[in-house]
Amino acid sequence: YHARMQWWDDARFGLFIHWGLYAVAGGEWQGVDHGKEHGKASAEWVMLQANLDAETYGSALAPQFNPVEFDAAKWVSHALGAGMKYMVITAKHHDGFSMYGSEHTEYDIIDATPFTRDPIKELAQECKKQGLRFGVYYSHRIDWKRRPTTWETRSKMPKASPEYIDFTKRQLTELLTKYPEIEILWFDLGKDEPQNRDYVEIVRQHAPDCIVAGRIGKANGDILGDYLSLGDRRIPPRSLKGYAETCMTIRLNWGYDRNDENWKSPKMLLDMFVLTAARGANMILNVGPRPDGEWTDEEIHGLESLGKWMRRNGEA
Ligand code: JFZ
Repeated sequence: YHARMQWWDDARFGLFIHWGLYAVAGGEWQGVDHGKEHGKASAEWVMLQANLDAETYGSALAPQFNPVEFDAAKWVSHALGAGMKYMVITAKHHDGFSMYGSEHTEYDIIDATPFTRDPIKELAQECKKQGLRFGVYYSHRIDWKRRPTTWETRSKMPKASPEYIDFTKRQLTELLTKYPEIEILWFDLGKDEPQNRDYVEIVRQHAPDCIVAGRIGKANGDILGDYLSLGDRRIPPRSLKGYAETCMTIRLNWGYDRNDENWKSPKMLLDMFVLTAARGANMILNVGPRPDGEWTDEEIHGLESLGKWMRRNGEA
């Protein structure tokens, strides 16, 4: 038990947002569908699936990323309307692109896109204003720009260089100091690596109440996260002890995918939420906004109907 977990344990329901340059591709590269079907990776993996280096991927997509319809107030309202108590958005996914204004790279939304606004900043402030807890996803191990790999060699990545570890530390420090609203750091796909302990220490130092998600991984065998992150889309098979979270997609893909029509119905989403909550885990339900900043109708409608149930049952 830790005091920082109290609000999170009560929260039960959160919003996950996968948004980045990959939204422009929408799961496709030069007419080829790379979205999650037939055993492929999800849409935000298009860089690896289409075998692109960061230069090719970034120079094709960044100049097109101009989400003029992005409206932080609307996104936060959608979450609150669904009865969600927190949001977690991708600050840097595996493609290595920073979705916030970073001093430590020009491969970010401010320097490399025509948008020149900082959605992390706008969302952090809007969450504070409307009363939603705020967190960021940060891919600390996988970074295809700075630790290049291919689809075939992705599981045999070489050891992280001191430069890469240093870059990661500087970005984490930057995120936590620039956006003091951050209350969750959602690391992903960590293994057992000594630098993971340093990353957690940075969080503790700059934001002692910030929660560290389970996928940070281990260091010398020690489990580091504040809670267990279940495998993607896994509902706990039985009641769990301790803090746990299921991350769930509203369709197949995490990132926006033009070809993915595998929407879960509002009824299915509700069943999954109720089962997850009954077995003692939080659920963080994902949307993948379009490159123009709008959500799809299915996402808006799905969250609205969950909200109706939550309100009828005193949960929102
Ligand atoms: C990872 C990412 O690769 C993916 O793009 C997305 O961000 C998702 C939330 O997380 O994918 C995973 C991570 C863990 C498991 C499966 C997919 N797992 O533990 O089963």
